[in-house]
Order: sequence, then C-alpha cells, then structure tokens
Amino acid sequence: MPTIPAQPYDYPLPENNQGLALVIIDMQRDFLEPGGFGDSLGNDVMLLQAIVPTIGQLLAVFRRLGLPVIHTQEGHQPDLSDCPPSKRDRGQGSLTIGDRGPMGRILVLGEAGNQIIPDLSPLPDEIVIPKPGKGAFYNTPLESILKEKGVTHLIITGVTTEVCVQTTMREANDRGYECLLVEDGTESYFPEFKRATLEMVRAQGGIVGWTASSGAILAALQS
Ligand code: TIU
Repeated sequence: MPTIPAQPYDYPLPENNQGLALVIIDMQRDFLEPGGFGDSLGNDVMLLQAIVPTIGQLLAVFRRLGLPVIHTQEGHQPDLSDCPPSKRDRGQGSLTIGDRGPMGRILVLGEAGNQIIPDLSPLPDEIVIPKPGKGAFYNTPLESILKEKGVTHLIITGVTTEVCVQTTMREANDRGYECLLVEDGTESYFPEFKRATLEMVRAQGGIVGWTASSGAILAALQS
C-alpha cells in the first residue's frame, strides 16, 4: 500500500489515490491582506503569506492528477442572519463583521475581502464551500459533497492552523475521514499556536490525524 512519510507514522494512501482530496481552508483576502478581518483583530497578516507557494504546488499536482480540490471561505450573508451576535461582538477590533473596510464589508460573502487570493483562485469546476463558522462542516454541504464524490482521505491546508484548520480537521476526524495536515501548508498569526496544533493533532498515536511536509506529499503523489 502506498504511503506518505508522516507523523506519528506513515499515512496510508487510498488505492490509486481514489478518495483523496485537497482541502484549502479560507485562503481569502480577509485573512491574508491588510484591511481585512485578520488585520482588524490586530494580527500581522503578512505572516500567512509564507504558505501561498506551498499550497500552490499542491494545488497544481492535485489538478494535474484530476483529484478533487475543495476551497472554503469563511463569510456571512449580507444581512448577517447566519452570524451569531456572539461572533460579531467578539474581539472588539477597530472593525467588526459586517462593517465596511477597505476591501468591502468585513467577512461578508461576495465582498472583495472575501475572495480567495488570486494565486490560489478556484477553477470553475472546483468546489467552493462558503462557511459561517470556523469548522467547514458546520451549516455547509461539505459532508454530502464528500460522500457523493467518494472522498475518504483529506489533505488539509490553509489558515489559521489553530482556528479554522484545526476545527475542520477535528470535525472531519469525527466523521471518519483520514486527515493529513500539511506542516508547511498551514499558518497561524501565532507561531507557537501552529507548533502546538501540529503536535496535538498527531499526539496519542494520531488522535486527530497525521502531519507531513508538502515535500513528502508531493514526492508520494508524483512517484
Ligand atoms: N482569527 C483567526 O485566527 N482565524 C479566523 O478567524 N478564521 C480562520 O481561521 N479561517
């Protein structure tokens, strides 16, 4: 059985990679560019730029192999009917969800800030899941789409490691998906939180899943 060298032990790939999908979480301008949600919460958004080329390489290989790619976007309806007041009020940043910023209304679907960054733009046939929560399964059609496509194995990338990425990985793990988090394909505004998240998901024999480098994944998929 083909595997990817990973921690805490090798990650078993499905037969002919059938059932393997790439998940790219919230690589949207709101989190990666000045003037968006991440910035409004007081973060240095430039820290997240480091993973853009890495995710780009994985995206190119998944596209070349014809394997499913799922992009997610955190955002809310313009009337904020899907945004609990607790979420809107939290943070006490300079701007909050729904306020107008330099890239349009903060964390609102369809606004400029909500768009996935151009380097990782979805192709028309790729799945884009708008999501109101941190986890990509909460109030979204993600699970039924994965079932319909026969997906069983998820290679997980995106931002931020300890918020939307970890929440999604835990939700996926509880649903029975074999989850591999890409060590250099995820980033946080807090380097120590990223480190801790990588350690906690693969601790206890892979209690939430595996972690591996993009190099190991690319080598395995291209061999
Ligand atoms: N603030 C923060 O670290 N993250 C989020 O609000 N959303 C995601 O992680 N996508």
